[in-house]
Amino acid sequence: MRANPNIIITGTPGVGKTTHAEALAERTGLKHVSVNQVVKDKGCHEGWDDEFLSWIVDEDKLLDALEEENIKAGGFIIDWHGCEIFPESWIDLVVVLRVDSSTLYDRLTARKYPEAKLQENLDSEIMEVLLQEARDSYEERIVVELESNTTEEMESNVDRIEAWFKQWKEDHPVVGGDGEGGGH
Ligand code: DAT
Repeated sequence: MRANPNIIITGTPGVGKTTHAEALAERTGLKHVSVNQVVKDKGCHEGWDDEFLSWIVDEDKLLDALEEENIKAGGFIIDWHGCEIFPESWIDLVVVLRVDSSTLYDRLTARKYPEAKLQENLDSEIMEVLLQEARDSYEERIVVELESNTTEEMESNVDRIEAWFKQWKEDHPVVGGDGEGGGH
């Protein structure tokens, strides 16, 4: 039983995961975990991919590192372009952010992504790869798809997830506690 929920924010690179996770962490007090940062800091990879300019993730090492952080105790916003490696029992809500192709193209071009990586990510967004991964990995009722094209959409998404968080807290009162606690 967790005193605080765990929320995954997932989607193709550039959809707005980090921006949403940071805003939500501020509003809710949950801790933002950038999984890319964990991969880098804890060496959970088998080296660097020169074509895609990214780490080749070692998922076993990554899961061990996240277990060390005691993620399953609750209280985290997990920000990553993948969600299937996290055990279902750890997760209370999966938010899949979506974006229009032209907007994603502009955001990834601004990041100076190499052509192959740009194309792979645009294809991934069009093919709904992350949405499908979320639906295949978690119960339908905990998977939410939200648009992230504009600042207004982002604000409305953050409001909505914050409302979900408050409801979760009401539905999961801490018996004999002060409502604090959780994973950090
Ligand atoms: P991710 O963490 O998914 O790679 P990000 O949060 O770094 O994405 O966002 C990529 C860029 O797009 C960044 O410059 C912020 C901008 N952005 C993200 N979501 C947005 C939104 N809903 N409206 C406007 N800009 C957004």
